[in-house]
Amino acid sequence: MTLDSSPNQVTSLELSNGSEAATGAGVDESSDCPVSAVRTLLEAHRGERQIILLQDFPDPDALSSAWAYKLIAATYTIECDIFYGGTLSHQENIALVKLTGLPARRWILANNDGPNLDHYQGVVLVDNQGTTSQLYHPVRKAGVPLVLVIDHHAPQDNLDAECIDLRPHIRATATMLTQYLQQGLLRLDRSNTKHTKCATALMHGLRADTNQLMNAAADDFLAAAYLSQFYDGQLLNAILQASRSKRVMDVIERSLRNRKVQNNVSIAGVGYLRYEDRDAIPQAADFLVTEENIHTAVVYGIVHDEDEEREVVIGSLRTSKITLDPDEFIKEAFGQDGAGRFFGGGRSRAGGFEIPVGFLSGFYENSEYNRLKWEVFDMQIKQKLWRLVNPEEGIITTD
Ligand SMILES: [Mn+2]
Repeated sequence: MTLDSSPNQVTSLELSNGSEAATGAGVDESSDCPVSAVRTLLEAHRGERQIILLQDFPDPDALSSAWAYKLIAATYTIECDIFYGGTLSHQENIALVKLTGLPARRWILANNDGPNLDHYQGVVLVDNQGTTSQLYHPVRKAGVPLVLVIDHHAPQDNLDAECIDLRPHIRATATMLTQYLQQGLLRLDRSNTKHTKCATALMHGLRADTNQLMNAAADDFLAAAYLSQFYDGQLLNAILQASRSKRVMDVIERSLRNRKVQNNVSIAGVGYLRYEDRDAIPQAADFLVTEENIHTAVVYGIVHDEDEEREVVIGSLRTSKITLDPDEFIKEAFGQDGAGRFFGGGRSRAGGFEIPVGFLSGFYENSEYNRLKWEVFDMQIKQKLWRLVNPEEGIITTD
């Protein structure tokens, strides 16, 4: 990886090889809390609400494992909320949370706006033992009992938990949670997007904690093999493009949320962007075109240049359809300006357009005017694109 800092916390994990190779696919029998004990615990706490605490700067292993536990617990009608006290400090972690919709929330103690702790009947520590979470003591002081610890770090504290699954020889907590899944605590379903996203997150967590599997032991490889049936390789690839800034991620997220699909074409308007973020538009189009059954993606937004008080609609097209000529498509869709110039064009597989906002330029903070202006451009661009995409009236058919 070409990251300037590792997305992972430094752990006290021993990296000796060999001894664990013989334990095979099953859960370590010598553990204090094998999967059956976790199942018993979940049964005993049916209908309750639990708070899951992560380390202050959660890594992919912690985030994905907590999510997997939350999904498992839900099948036992246990509702879980995931919290961390610090921040998501790495682009890759932000990408993971944004792109999978991972339900972890930040709780800043100083703000005094944390969750109502009376709601919880138990706290669960995932990928930590409370020593790396500033939230742990306040939660315990409020009288929330420690019901479960799932971790692979060496023992750090005397834990008064109802159940402890602490296995320092396992290289990632994600491996432990994958074993829970494999042994039937939750049956993953490939057609459930939450499940495929969680499997993708677990794969990422497992890889991140094992230096891309280079430090993995047999258990981790077996867990990865299991996850390989459910995870989304393209989504994982998107998460690993860690050089994207948070604002680029926001635009990609917006494009995912706003996209409309017709005849295998995905079209998304992303609203206003700052000038320096305009590169997010082609990146969002690159991402949308990777979706299953999509051959062409168009993403556009209004980019405003604060210095020059100038606004322009910027759009990008990406296609994997050989018979679709992006240049022709864009010229056909948007036509020419008063001076006979086309608003855009393309090359093989990609194209772009720029439409000046002109007289309507001018950005007013949170104004109704901005909203109206966006709606007008959004609607006009969509109309012009759908006219081409829709085969009934289509100029270019997309069978
Ligand atoms: Mn870990």
